Amino acid sequence: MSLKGPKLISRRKFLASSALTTTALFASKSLAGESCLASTDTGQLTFATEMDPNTLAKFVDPLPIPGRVNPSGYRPSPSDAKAKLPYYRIAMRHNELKIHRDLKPTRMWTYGGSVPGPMFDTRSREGLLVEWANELPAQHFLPIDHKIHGAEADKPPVRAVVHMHGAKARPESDGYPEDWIVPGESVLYHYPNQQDAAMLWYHDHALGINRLNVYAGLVGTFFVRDQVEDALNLPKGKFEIPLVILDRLFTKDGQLLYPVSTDPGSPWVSEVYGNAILVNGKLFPYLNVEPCKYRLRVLNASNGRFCHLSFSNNAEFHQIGTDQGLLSAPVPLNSVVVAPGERVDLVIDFSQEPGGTVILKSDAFTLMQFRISQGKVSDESDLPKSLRPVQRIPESQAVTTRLLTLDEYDNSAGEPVLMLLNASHWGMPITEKPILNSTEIWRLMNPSDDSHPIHLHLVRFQILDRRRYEPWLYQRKREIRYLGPAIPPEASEAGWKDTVRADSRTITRIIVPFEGFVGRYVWHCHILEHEDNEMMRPYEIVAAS
Ligand SMILES: [Cu+2]
Repeated sequence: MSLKGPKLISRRKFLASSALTTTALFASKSLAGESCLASTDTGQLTFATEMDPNTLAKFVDPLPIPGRVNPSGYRPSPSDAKAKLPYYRIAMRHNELKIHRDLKPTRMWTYGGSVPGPMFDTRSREGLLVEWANELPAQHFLPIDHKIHGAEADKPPVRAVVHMHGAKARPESDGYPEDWIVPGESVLYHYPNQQDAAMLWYHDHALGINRLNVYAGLVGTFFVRDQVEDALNLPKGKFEIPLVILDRLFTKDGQLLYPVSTDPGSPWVSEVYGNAILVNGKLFPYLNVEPCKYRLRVLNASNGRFCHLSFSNNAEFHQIGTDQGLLSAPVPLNSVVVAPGERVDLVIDFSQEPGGTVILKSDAFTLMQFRISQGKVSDESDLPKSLRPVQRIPESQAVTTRLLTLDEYDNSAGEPVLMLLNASHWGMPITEKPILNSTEIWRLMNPSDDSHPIHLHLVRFQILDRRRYEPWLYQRKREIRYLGPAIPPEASEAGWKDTVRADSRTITRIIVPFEGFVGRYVWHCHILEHEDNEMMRPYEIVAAS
């Protein structure tokens, strides 16, 4: 393939993440040379007409709350045969789901029958076993690109592997992208839960088709609770609401539409932005709430969309947690950015507007409506001034610093064709081998105009700073010239993270204690179209010699 070299400028991310109308969004898609084709049962591509979600009635469906999954028994622990752990079984299955009152059911792939899948509500330090069973159909219903690595024509079309995003699990239970199973197979994973209270989530991670499997619906939530969180008396029970955001495109008859390139031999597109944003699997749902504090556990599980969340009344809310758990103190905000893969833990007080309605939006997009009941309620929950101490890791603790580039490559027509980390393909020898229980600084150098949300499996980390630099000079001479000061993270990002926005033309520094287990994991961009087209690399934690 002839490539022009790493790309420095792109319009697409800017267009799709700004407050645009649907028309402008589709204009941005045609800029990228994409067309709107849908794939049929047989994998054949046909022209499909897109649904305009704004033609649908808003707020006619109640917000579904994912059902809590219960163990179906107990099994011996892999780490201690005398101990028994709760055992769960989750099957991946095709289902037809109503995303809106006025649309026909949508064909989706699910964990346990729903999108999002069933919710795990677990305790820290209480391990569990999950059998993930692939009961999907024999054929994929979204367009596989056989030129993508790992998705060649000799690979089974339907492959699945579950990654528990944010979990501290051994390599064999982490969902390595090549550990996929085919329909009829299942695998037993162990989650020790030796980690702080946080919102984790599970999703597909199969090499080369992960973007399609997740788009089909394979996502779910997993909560870890602990005593520190219990003691804070935050809103709980019916006052704690998980909100899983998934943007999608639909055909006029309500079926998922995954856009493809104009080249039938290579349907991969570099990014997908849906104009329909589902919350817990519904389009424009509403939720009846009481005039009191609510805790909203928000996950952006979109393939590529960055959400910029705010409320229609510009209400102030507090962010109390990020990917890997509670912040040291609540942060007052009027809006918050959530990149693909990131979670935010928010507390909003609806007591200011009894009898009113408030809309949760992402820029110009309407997500859902809260309907606040009349009258007074006694709010038993607290929003404490301090939450969980987050000790900043001193830079002096790092034993290794790595400079890692995030690279986009165009073909001669200026279309993106490949994304790499540190100019390395997936299959090249492993270059990042941190020592177990050592701390490293990773400098993520992003020369492009796209922000890439970078996720490291197994570990949690802290953001040190972001600093703009001059990418052309680096490309020509390998010299780093900074264009401004190093900016420390905002208070809302100053907790434990597992996914970080590596912004355009910026070097983002994270400090990472590599704790947990030795073995092979991955790090990757969480824009799933990028990840599938090689913006993912293995890394290996090795024992100290
Ligand atoms: Cu990316």
